[in-house]
Amino acid sequence: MAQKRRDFIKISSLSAAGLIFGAQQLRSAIPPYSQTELGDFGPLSSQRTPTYCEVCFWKCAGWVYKNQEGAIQKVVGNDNDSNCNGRLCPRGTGGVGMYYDEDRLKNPLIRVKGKDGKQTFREASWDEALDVVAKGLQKVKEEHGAECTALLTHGSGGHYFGTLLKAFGSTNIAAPSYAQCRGPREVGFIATFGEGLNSPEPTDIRDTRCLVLIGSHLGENMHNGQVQEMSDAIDKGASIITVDPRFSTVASKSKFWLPIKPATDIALLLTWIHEIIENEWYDKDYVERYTYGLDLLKAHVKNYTPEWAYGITTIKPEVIRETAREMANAAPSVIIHPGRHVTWYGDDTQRLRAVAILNALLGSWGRRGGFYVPEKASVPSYPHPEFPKPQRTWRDAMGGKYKLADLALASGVCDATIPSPDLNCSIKAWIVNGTNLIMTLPDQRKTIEAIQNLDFMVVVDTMPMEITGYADVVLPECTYLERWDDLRVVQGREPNIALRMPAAEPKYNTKPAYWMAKKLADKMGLGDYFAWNSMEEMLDWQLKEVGSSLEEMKRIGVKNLPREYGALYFRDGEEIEFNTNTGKIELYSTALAAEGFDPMPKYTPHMEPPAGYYHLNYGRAPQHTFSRTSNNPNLTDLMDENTLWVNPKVAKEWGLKNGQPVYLENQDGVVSDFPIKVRVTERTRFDSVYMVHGFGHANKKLSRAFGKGASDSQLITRVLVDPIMGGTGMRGNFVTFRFEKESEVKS
Ligand SMILES: Nc1nc2c(c(=O)[nH]1)N[C@H]1C(S)=C(S)[C@@H](COP(=O)(O)OP(=O)(O)OC[C@H]3O[C@@H](n4cnc5c(=O)[nH]c(N)nc54)[C@H](O)[C@@H]3O)O[C@H]1N2
Ligand SMILES: Nc1nc2c(c(=O)[nH]1)N[C@H]1C(S)=C(S)[C@@H](COP(=O)(O)OP(=O)(O)OC[C@H]3O[C@@H](n4cnc5c(=O)[nH]c(N)nc54)[C@H](O)[C@@H]3O)O[C@H]1N2
Ligand code: SF4
Ligand SMILES: [Mo]
Repeated sequence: MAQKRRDFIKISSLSAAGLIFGAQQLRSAIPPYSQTELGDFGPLSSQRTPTYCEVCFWKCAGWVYKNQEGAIQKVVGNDNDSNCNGRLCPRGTGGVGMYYDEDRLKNPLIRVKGKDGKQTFREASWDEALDVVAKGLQKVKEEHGAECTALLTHGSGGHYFGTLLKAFGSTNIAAPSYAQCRGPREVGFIATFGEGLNSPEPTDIRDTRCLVLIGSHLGENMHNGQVQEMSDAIDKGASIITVDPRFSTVASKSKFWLPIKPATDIALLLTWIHEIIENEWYDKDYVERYTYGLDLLKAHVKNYTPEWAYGITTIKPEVIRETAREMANAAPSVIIHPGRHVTWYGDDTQRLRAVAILNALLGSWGRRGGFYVPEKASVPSYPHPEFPKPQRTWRDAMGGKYKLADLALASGVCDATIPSPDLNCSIKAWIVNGTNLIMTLPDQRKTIEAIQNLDFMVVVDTMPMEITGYADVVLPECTYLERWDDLRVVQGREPNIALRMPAAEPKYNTKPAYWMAKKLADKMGLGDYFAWNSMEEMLDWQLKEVGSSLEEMKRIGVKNLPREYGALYFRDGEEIEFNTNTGKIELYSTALAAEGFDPMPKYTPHMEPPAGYYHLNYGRAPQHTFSRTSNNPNLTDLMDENTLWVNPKVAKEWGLKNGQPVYLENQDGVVSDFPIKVRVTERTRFDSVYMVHGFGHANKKLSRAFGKGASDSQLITRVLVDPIMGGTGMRGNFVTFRFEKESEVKS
């Protein structure tokens, strides 16, 4: 197999001309995020345009305000939106910085070989760049079949490229929000209740009496509606139980903080199940009516006493008993929160099964203060011809593994791109839209190996992120503030829709994803799949199908529709058929048993750090979203690098001082590109260090983010794959401190 070398191309040398209007000048035009009064900006135009936020995937709906000269000034939350209730989080408010970021991608770029043989990017017209993309994809189709192409996507534009790829003949469409994020909880909950959670999670936090957070760090994890509901619930006297080796923000608001030894949560969960069954604290009527397998479960957890769990988790037996009691007292208005980024140690589906079982025993599923029954509007797609049926799908590339995965795996697509004798065709072309795979997928070496094996890769992004440096063609998308987009159609207590429309013309030579996909479709003879003439026409058609119109949505931004499929909660004694093999909530999973997996979760010990090494723990900061905001001028003003949380005991042992920069080396000898400053704090256990994900960018073109802090992604080289659904457990990595680095920093 001939290897096609892709040199990482620094976009830095290119658009220097664009920098003439220096950073400072632009920055001074940007409002600081903390100004909440409209008056702070001077006179604003009375016109406002609706949008929904693209800074994270909570997708809060908001209004964009401009000044009287027509410059975008600020985004505020839409009062009628249940995702945000009129208030955006700091990141959403700072989203304006994405628009003003002078480091943005500005022109289409094509990889070319210079006279000296060195690869470089050349600016191109849209027509030329899209021609190269259409030809690149067609060539792969002719040589290998359309099934050897894939779309990796995260964010709103993915829908258009998804349509394009399906029309082209491939269904290999994957987002990192599954196998790197919430996949295991979807599979664990489907195995138990016959349905997954999706987004926003139907957690009825506003009415809960007890919220149990297992590593779910709400508050740092800034998912807006949830954080608001949690703080309301605390005001109303709800108790919070936080299980986290780190004293998280929410741990400080909790009635109980259980600083668990990392990787032992299943032991705690099994013991809580044991306590609830042995003490008969479960909801007898609910369990009898709705569940399958109580006796089997009771026998299974018989020996999982608090004393047993103490030895494993370091949580004292009386605390385990007391917290079990606390949950039972609140039931059914109790939520054992499923979390969101749950790909930790490879047995994640089973951990989430234990979470689901605990909720089932306490009768919280379908109950007020537990989990409500969500509804989502059904908005039809604009009419198009049927998609061709591909002969192979991403599943065929998995070698019969991960049958219970209900969505494609981004990591699976990456694996299937590396040729192997088991594959009759490895994937040969990627469309990458709105995902910085280099920072996003664990084991960067493997991601890069996969990319080197591609015949063709096009990257659609707004910023010169690491992934763009590996592309054959880079297509610069305009930001969410400059474009029409698909309607936001998400589940909630009520079905609802939200509109995004441009507040300004796209800056530079950037275009929206829908425009690129439609143009490509035309070039590839697939124009019938994009039969609308304009987004206005398409959206108006869709909106009229659900009893609204573009004119109405421009005025209101968000529309709540009536529920169609019944009540928000189960009614007393209601007969319910769950979508499982037995029609019941399965405490014993027949689906897992049928695939040869443990039908009830088991505790398996995980590796411990060798002497001198520490668990590499990572999480979120309220001011940032992954790697996508680390160059945002507004948000770097709030936080411009990550720090390494180190327990004082460890700091003393290594002689580390607050603020001291250190490099990190992991168990596989990988050393961080950049040093990270130490923050000595009791808030992390002595066996772990902690950092916020998304920093340590190696692309110099990111003028504010380059070299700031360290990248957890780089140090995550051991991946603990979940055998049930292919989730990539990322918490099995250990690091030690290095005080200098031999090699020069590469970029
Ligand atoms: N090491 C490590 N890896 C992780 C995680 C972690 O905590 N640590 N978290 C995991 C989780 S939970 C998730 S959900 C994934 C998230 O993974 P990603 O979504 O890949 O995360 P980002 O790094 O923010 O990459 C988003 C990319 O989209 C671009 N972008 C932003 N706005 C737009 C737009 O409007 N249009 C286009 N076309 N592009 C845009 C950004 O510039 C950026 O390159 O990462 C997973 N991977
Ligand atoms: N501000 C902000 N908010 C975000 C995002 C963002 O980028 N920025 N991203 C969003 C996305 S896509 C996701 S998926 C979510 C992710 O957010 P969550 O699902 O809430 O969090 P996780 O990343 O799973 O967990 C992080 C927490 O787990 C703890 N932890 C580490 N190891 C263990 C362990 O062994 N046991 C236990 N019990 N806890 C442990 C860490 O100390 C940390 O507090 O956040 C969302 N919200
Ligand atoms: S939670 Fe914050 S960043 Fe996410 S969509 Fe809402 S306002 Fe935007
Ligand atoms: Mo995520």
